[in-house]
Amino acid sequence: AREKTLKKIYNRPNTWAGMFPVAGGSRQSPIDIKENSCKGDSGLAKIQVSYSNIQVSELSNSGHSWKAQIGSGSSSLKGGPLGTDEYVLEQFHCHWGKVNDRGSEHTVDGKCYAAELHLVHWNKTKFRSFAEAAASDGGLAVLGMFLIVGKEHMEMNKVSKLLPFIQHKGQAITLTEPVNPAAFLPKNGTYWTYAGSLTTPPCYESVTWIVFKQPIQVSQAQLDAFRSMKSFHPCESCPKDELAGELVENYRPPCPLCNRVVRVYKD
Ligand code: 1SD
Ligand code: ZN
Repeated sequence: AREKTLKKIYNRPNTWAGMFPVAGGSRQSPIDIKENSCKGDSGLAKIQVSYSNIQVSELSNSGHSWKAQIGSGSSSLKGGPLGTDEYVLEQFHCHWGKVNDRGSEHTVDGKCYAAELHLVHWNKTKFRSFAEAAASDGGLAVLGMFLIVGKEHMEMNKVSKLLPFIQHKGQAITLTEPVNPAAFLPKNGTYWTYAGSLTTPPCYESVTWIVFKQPIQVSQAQLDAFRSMKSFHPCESCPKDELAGELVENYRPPCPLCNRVVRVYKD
């Protein structure tokens, strides 16, 4: 019954606050980034990332997205708004629309992108586990990249070519080749940063968001592979909801900015 309730509410962000009061809080994500209201900050610096020998232990279909769980390798994210604390990569996943004119969670002056990739990191300097960090202020840092349709992304292929094997919710597969998450960062390092939250329940207000301005390209076929996924278990019958069990439109619309300032670092 809980599973059924959760499933229903996942698709309806405006009902989340009923079960997760913080979802109605004042530092929720995503937001609409208003370019003219962003504050330049000379204290901000370029983001420093380094990833080596990253192995994805499991690529899974959560029913809400695909998720690449990091199994081994070493990663380090610091600098910019994060200071000297070191954050490590836990997983990456994506949000997308049914069509190319929507799908991103963050928007820029109201403009939506086709998809948004999230590299989720946790603060290893201050916390002992991802779970502890996810529930704590200063615990997480997520790098957000906007996706537009253009040329095929070779690194993304390592994920998209396996999606036919995890069409249904609950399915998972091992990725045998290493991935280089640095290949998902745009060439230009300009980013926006602000204090926000997880964009899905439990919507903890623990995330320092770092959203890159320059979009990265994936091919139409790669995006179509995302959209071919299903939101229901293989043994369930196809739901008769408005999306008919297609795993699409898995983005939360922008939340109020409230009393927050978005800072910008210009590369
Ligand atoms: O939507 C994801 C969610 O699936 C989960 O991965 C969570 C981390 O535990 O992060 C959110 S998000 O805020 O990175 N979209
Ligand atoms: Zn996300």
